[in-house]
Amino acid sequence: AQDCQVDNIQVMQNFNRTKYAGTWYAVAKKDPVGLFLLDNIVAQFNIAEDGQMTATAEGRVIILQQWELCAHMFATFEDTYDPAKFKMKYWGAAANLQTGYDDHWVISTDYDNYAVHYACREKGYDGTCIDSYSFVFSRHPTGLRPEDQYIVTQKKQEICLLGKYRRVQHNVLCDSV
Ligand code: AZE
Repeated sequence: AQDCQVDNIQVMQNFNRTKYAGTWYAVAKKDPVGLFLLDNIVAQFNIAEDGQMTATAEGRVIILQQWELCAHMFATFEDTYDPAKFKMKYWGAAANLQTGYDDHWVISTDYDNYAVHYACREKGYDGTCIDSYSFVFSRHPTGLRPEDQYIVTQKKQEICLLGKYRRVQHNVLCDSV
């Protein structure tokens, strides 16, 4: 059972950022309030020689109600007391894209196949999250392997977001745009 307190959410033990580096395809997402990445979401994490983590991400967005484009985003990560919890500063390659400063928690990963990410933007008075987003990432653009689905479902439940995800489509859209 879980109490849905953000402060009690278990994150990945002994998180290894070097093994986390590389390309991840979002295969499912739970959206936050407001504008968000729609589909074709691919993230690339990089670890510099000094250990600093950075990332790029792309995904389809619709801005100004009607403009469809592939957003190219950049992020830098600040370490915290927990190796699986980061603060993420991000911005878009184009000035009209979103900037922000969000949590970036790695809830669970086997590094080679799946990862469950979580970000709470706003906590309520009761300590539960009132504005969160989350990605299920896969190393494979085709989706999760059947053998990873059980653990991913379990983690969705632990972060109190079971049933709140949508699949993320991948087509060639953002390869060229
Ligand atoms: C994430 C992977 C690591 C790098 C970044 C990520 C998040 C990006 C967004 C982008 C939103 C863009 C919008 C544009 C109009 C977690 C996928 C930067 C949340 C809404």
